[in-house]
Formats: sequence, structure tokens, C-alpha cells
Amino acid sequence: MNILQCGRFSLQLNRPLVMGIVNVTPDSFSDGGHFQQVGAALAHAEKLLADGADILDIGGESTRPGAAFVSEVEEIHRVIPVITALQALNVPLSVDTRKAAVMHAALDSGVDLVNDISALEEEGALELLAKSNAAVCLMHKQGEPQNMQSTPSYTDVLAEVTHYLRQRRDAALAAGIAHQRLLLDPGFGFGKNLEHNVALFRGLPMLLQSLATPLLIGVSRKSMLGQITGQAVHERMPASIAAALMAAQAGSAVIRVHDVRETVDALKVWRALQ
Ligand code: YH5
Repeated sequence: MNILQCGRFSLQLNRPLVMGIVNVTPDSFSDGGHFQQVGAALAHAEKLLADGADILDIGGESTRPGAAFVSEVEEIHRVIPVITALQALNVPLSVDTRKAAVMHAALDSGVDLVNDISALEEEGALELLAKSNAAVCLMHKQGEPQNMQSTPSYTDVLAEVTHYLRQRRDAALAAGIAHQRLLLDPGFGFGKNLEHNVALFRGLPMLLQSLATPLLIGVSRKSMLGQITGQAVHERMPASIAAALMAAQAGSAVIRVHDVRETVDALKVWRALQ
């Protein structure tokens, strides 16, 4: 049986796991400051856990196309109090960051998984993770969040993403990170237009077969679903469920979502009727 070694936990991959998204970013409707931000994130995390999340993914930097820069210090101040407060709950905690300093602080605070949209490319990140026993998600992107959606360009998106993920996986293995700690992610929406995202999605079974490493998929509420349905970001839950089920059918190990309760139910039905 496939397992994911994830810090304090050893997770069975005999069904798709649901990773719930916990954003610790300033919300546009209130300016109650840091204390309120952390409180809102904690309340949300507890709800996602009650809704059946298998993993909680805590992020302090918005990596949506065009989002503002967040300093190392600011990101640490956002995510560490949340990670610390959630330690007592018996659930794997993930940190969504591309900064080695944030990874370091999060690992010291006991995080179980490092989810890096830059695939541990930052100086010192591979070595840092090698010294821990946390799991790692290595994601593909083209460009940087500030500019990545301006001119995405590939000759063969599936071949190029496969090649990149293989290279980063092999770099992680060479650094001493065991295969059972690794997840790979094609990075939907990260320097990809609709055509690229569709080609990648259709290629998931091939990607999995070529790499033979468990996949994490994040499509929840993303623009590709807006382009397909015409729905605004807060009306994309049904579209997100459809995509989550298809990712499950393609053999994905972990599905990263905003709408945990709805996704968990949909996956239960998918499993029961399979
Ligand atoms: C991911 O795919 N994504 S943050 C724009 C949206 C909605 C959602 C326009 N971190 C991933 O979720 N980590 C993010 O609407 C991630 N894989 C992994 N491993 C972006 C995001 C989003 C962006």
C-alpha cells in the first residue's frame, strides 16, 4: 500500500485525501489587524477539520496572479501563530510557502508538510527539508505569480511539466528526501492558459504513469473553471467538485480545495459507486 510519510503522520493513500485551504491573508472586508487575521484563520481551520479535511494547508502569501509581495517577516508572523495553535488538533498541517525562512520557522513549529509552488528551488530549501521528516509537495509553474499569466508558452505542456517534475523529484531524492515523503503537482493556473490546463488535466493519468510519484491537484475555484462555466470566483463550487472528482478518477493522491464538506461528500459517493 502507498503511504505518505508526513511529519508526525503516516498517511495511507488508498483513497484521495482532501487538503483544506486556510488563508492567513488580510481580508478586504475588515481591517482588524493581525490578531483578527489569525483568529479568523483558526476558526476557519477548525471548521474545515470538522468538515472532514485530511490535511490543513496554511498559507500567508497570496499567489493569485498579480497579488502583492509579502515579506519573509510578515509571512512568518501570519502563519506561525496559526500552525502553533493548530498543533494540538490531531491533523497533518501543511505550510504553503516558497520562502526557505518561512519553511524553517514552520518546521520548527512542527509542520508536517511543506507545500512549495517553487518546488524547493530557493537557496537552502532542499537541504532544510532533508534535515526534517516533513512531506514535500513540488509544484510546476512557469514565470512568477506577478507575471505568470501574461504569456504562458509551451511546445508540449505535458512533456515539459513532466520533465520539470522529474528533475525536481530527482533533486529532492539526491538531497536525501525519501520518495515516501514526496508529492508532485502540475500547478494548474500557474503560467498556463485554458488550453494548457486542459491538456495537463487530460494528461494526469500519463503524468502519474511516467513519474510513479503521488500527485497533489489544486483546481479549486481557479480561473480555468471560470472560463469553462462563466461563473465568478465565489460561484465555482460545483465546477470545483466536478474537477475534484475527475482528478480523483485520474488517480490523484491529494486534492487541495476550499469547499471541504462538499468535496468530501462527493468523493464518498464517487468511491461507493465506483
Ligand atoms: C496548487 O495548485 N494553488 S494558491 C486563484 C483562484 C483560486 C485559487 C482565481 N497553492 C496551488 O489556490 N499549492 C495555490 O481564483 C497551491 N497546488 C499547490 N500545491 C492559488 C489558488 C487560487 C488561485
